[in-house]
Amino acid sequence: GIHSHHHVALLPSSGMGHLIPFLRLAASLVHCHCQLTLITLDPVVSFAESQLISRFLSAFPQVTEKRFTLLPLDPATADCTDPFALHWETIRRSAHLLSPLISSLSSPLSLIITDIVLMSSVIPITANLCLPNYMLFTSSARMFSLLAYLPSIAVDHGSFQFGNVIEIPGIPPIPRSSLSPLLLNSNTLFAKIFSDNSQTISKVNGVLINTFEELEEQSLHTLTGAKVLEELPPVFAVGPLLPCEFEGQESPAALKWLEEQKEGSVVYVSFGSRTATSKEQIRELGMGLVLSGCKFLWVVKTKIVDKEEEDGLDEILGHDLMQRITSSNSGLVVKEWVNQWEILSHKAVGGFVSHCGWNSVVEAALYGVPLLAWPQRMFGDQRINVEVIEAIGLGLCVKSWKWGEDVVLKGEEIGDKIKDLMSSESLKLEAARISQEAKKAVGVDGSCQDTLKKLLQSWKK
Ligand code: BUP
Repeated sequence: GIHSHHHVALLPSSGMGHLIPFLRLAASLVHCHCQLTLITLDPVVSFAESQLISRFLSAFPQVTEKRFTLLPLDPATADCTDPFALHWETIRRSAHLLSPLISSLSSPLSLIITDIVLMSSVIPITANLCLPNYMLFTSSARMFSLLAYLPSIAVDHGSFQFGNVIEIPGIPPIPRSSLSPLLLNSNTLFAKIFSDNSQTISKVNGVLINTFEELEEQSLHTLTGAKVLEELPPVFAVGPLLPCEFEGQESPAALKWLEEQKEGSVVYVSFGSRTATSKEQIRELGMGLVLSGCKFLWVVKTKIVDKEEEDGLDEILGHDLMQRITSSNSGLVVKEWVNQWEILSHKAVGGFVSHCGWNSVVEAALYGVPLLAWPQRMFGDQRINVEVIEAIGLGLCVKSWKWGEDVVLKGEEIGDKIKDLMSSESLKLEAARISQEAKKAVGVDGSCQDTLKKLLQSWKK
């Protein structure tokens, strides 16, 4: 095994999509015998986050928790309604409190690993403390390339000169239509956070990305060859970060149901931890699932934050749809948090209808489950992640499918695509091949161990 005696602090940002990869990384650093301090946010946005933190801390009693109490933010002073982005801004504005917090730790830190959305506010503080600052990037290497490239097309404060395609040397072009409208509009908080952070990338000591060679070969070659940005810090492909036992808030009902299904017969449907789906779209999707004739395991979500989800399934799906699902005995619908990696790793699951949040993509790659990509337009990275999926043949993508623009996609169309997904032999083979590569990467002498070793060696200097 790899041994290290560094004291590492981890500072994840808000949202499960940020917290989960940080805790997976934390677990592997514990296994390398690093001393760890987990800086936790007080308050957090969702129940899911506080529960996961508790489970992590009880699984790893050797990890110290340090609470970072945030200053209250008057939402009127931030131009944003998304509770997670608003929380990012809260952390950004509380960042000066990190200095006394870090100084109060009982043993000095060797380095800190922070989240991209906090980068520009944390860098000045760590620089002051002469503390090396690493970043764990929680999206794709392709998305990171875009971010690293932004400073070179910046025209003035927070605005960029985007053409119809963004041509980053060494990377297949990114069409403008893949970018979030929030990023294209320099007046949004989202664009501001993006712009601030992209400008500090050259100041971090290293960038860890949850990806691996076979998933993103071209982007990784470009990034490690420093062609995107002249002062690009070293990039470490630490993925796929492995799901851990401590995440196992069992989903006994779902697992029991999966046990009764035929191998590869079930399509799993989930759009991540912070996407609310309208009731109209839920009902069309439900019809689509029934029409596909496939068995399905479907996580429905009508609120962005879990604490606000009040309606029962009956109300959300409507009586008719509930009836059709029950009488055809075709699927299991849940609205609680499930243990997604456990589901994806189950042999009964043969397809995944996903919004293409990066963690979901990496998990699908790891367990060899082909995707039907249905990205949201508003979030900057999902469409770019879809391009990664398309390039390696891990899934089906329907260019015309939209989300979040008051368009409701019809059940017939959804059903047809689900049929295509579940019946494609070539997708199955390709997904199985990628999964093999992913498992090789995390195996003994695989690229993950190797990268981790290099990373820890770089800390010695
Ligand atoms: Br929902 C849900 N169980 O019920 P992404 C999600 N997850 O384990 P993000 C569960 O949360 P955006 C559930 O396995 C993945 O690790 C899932 O991360 C897990 O999307 C994580 O896929 C979700 O990156 O949304 O961050 O939720 O992309 O919009 O930021």
